Amino acid sequence: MVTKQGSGVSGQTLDKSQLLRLYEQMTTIREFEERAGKEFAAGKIPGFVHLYAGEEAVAVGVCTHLTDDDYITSHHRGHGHCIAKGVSLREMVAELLGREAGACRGKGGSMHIADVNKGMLGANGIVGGGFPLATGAGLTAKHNGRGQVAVCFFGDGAANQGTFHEGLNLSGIWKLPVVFVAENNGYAETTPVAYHMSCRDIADRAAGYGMPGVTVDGLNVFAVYEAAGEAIARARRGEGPSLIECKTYRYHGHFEGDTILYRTKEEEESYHARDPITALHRSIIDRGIAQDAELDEIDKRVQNSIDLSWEFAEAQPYPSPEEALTDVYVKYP
Ligand SMILES: Cc1ncc(C[n+]2csc(CCOP(=O)(O)OP(=O)(O)O)c2C)c(N)n1
Ligand SMILES: [Mg+2]
Repeated sequence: MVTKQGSGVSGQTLDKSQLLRLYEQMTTIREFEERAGKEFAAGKIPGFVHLYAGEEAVAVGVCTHLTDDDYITSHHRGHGHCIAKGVSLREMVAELLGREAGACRGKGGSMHIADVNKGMLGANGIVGGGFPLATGAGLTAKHNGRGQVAVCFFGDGAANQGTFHEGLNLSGIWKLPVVFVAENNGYAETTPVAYHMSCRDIADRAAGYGMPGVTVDGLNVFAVYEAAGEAIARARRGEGPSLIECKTYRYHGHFEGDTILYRTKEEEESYHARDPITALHRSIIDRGIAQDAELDEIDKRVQNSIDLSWEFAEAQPYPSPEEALTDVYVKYP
C-alpha cells in the first residue's frame, strides 16, 4: 500500500532537546558542505565532490532513530549520512584531504567514507552499490537477533539499477529489517526524473516487493522523522522491510564544477524558499520552543567545530607509500 504524506506534519511529539538536536545536525551538514564547496573551489580537495546541501532533512530525520549498532549504506553524495550517523568531522575532513588520520586512512576520499564502528558501511561511488550491502547487513541483523536495522540511502537514479530490484526482492522474501530510503532530488546527474523513471513515485514500486511504500515531503524533517520512525519500528519488530521516498532537492550541481545548464533559476529559487533548515528554525521560534539567541549559539558552536576539524585535518600527514599495500584483499608478495 502506498500512502502519501504532505508537508503538514509538525513534529508535535518531539521535545525541546530533540528539536534542537535536529537543528544542530542539519546545520552541521549544511555548513560542512558549504565549507567543502569553498575548499574544493580553492583546489584543496582531490577527486570529485558531490554535496548534500538541501537534503539534510532526510539523513537527519532518519538517522535520529538509529544507534551505533544499526547499519546504514550511502552513495556518492554521502557526507550528510556520515554526519547524521555520528562519524567524526575531523576524520571526515582528513579523509577528504587524503590524510592518514582520515576515516579510511585517506584511501577513500569524499565518495568512500566508511566507519564500521558507527555502523556507517560506506559512501559508494557505484550508483546502486548500497542495495546489496544493506540487504546483507539486514541479513546479519536478522541473524544477530538483537533488533538492529539496516538503512539504505539511495538516489532516484539508483532506483533504476538492477541492484535496486534484487535488493528489495530479497529483503521482501526474507523479511529483512531493511529500510530503503529514496532521496528523490529530481535528477540523476543532468537527467530529470520524468525522463529516466517509468513511474511517477519510487514508492509505487514497493508493492512489487511485498513491502509498504510511502512518499513524503523530504524538505520537512518532521515528515521524514515520522515515516522513518514507523518503518524502523516495524523492522525492529521483525515485520520486514519498507520503502520511504523523500522528495528533496540538491542545491549544488551534481558535482562541484557542474555548470547546471539543465534546470532553471526559478526552479532553484522555489526550493530555496522551502529550505528545510529555515523551516525548522521558524517552527522552533514560532512554537516558543527557543529564542533566536539559543539557535545563534548552536550556529556558532557548529561553525567552530567545522573550523577546528579543518585546522586539525590540514595539520595531518599524508599516508606513507607502504600504506597503499595495507587493508587490501590480496597482498603483493
Ligand atoms: C554504476 C554506475 N553508473 C553510472 C555512474 C555515474 N553516475 C554517478 S552519479 C550518477 C547519477 C546518480 O543519480 P541519483 O541516484 O539520482 O543520485 P544523486 O546524484 O541525484 O544524489 C551517475 C549516473 C556511476 N557512478 N556508477
Ligand atoms: Mg537524484
